[in-house]
Amino acid sequence: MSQPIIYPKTKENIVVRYEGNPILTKDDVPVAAKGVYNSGCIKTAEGQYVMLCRVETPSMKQMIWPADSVQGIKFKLRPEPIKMPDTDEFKEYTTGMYYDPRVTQIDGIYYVVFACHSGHSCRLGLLESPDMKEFKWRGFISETDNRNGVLFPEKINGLYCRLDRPNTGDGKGYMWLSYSPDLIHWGQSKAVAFSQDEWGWKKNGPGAVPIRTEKGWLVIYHAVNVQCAAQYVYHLGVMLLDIHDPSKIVARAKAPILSPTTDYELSGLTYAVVFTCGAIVESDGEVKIYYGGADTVQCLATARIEDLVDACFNR
Ligand code: BMA
Repeated sequence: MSQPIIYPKTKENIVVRYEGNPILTKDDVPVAAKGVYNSGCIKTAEGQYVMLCRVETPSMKQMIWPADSVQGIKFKLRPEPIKMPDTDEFKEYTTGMYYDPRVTQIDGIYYVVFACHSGHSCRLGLLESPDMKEFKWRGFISETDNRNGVLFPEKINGLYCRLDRPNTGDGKGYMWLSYSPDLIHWGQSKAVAFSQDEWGWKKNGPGAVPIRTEKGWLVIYHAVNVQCAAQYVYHLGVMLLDIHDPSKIVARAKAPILSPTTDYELSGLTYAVVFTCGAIVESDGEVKIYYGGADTVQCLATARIEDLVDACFNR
């Protein structure tokens, strides 16, 4: 029987919560809202931070609403959310529910992959932007029952590459990897499967855009366990994927890097959730991890890139 790993206290907190959390709440939204959370974020070529906020309306519809920041901490929402297509097709497959945007820059263009929810379950949609100001709808890029799509920031073996999380028939789900020549048509899919820990046996899925490191693609992901009274608990974990074949896991931390413990992570529109859709690596090695707390507020935590990589081998 394997023994539990015992960590020294010094290794406990490689991720540090921003002391001013949450960094955005419903009060920061220019219209009536129930929450703002699970936002994607990117630092543009001009050095500006643009967050794509998931805003939940009073009727529990969702919007994607851009916000700007100079330093990546205090964000101001723009006057309007992103305008989505007014077509029958878009309405049929979203019913006003689109959320959890992940934004990736590839060859100077910004791409946003997000979940589109409807009576047909959930599928992935794609937006494209030259400047994070104007956004153009590109189309749906998955079939049903797939969410948490995130694009790698460069082509791999000449193809676009994405991680996502299709659900399985037993209500579980885990990461898959697919390739595309044009971002619309996807294939060559492979499971990025790993044995489930106690803190992630129910589901796991990609979170922030993968970060290129010398040891592999660093992926900050979410992992879910279920506690008594059917309570889902969402944690953040880290792993490294092979640079040339990201379906292969190089190393993975055995313990979460962040679990819900503060009031704003434990209690909100849901309970016990930390969930990331974006992280930014600064030139000094600091990683800003943007994450939603309890499906209600937007939070920030920081870590050192070398500690996150190290955690994959040592935790
Ligand atoms: C997942 C997604 C996330 C959400 C999480 C916890 O399935 O829908 O948007 O944060 O559940 O409720």
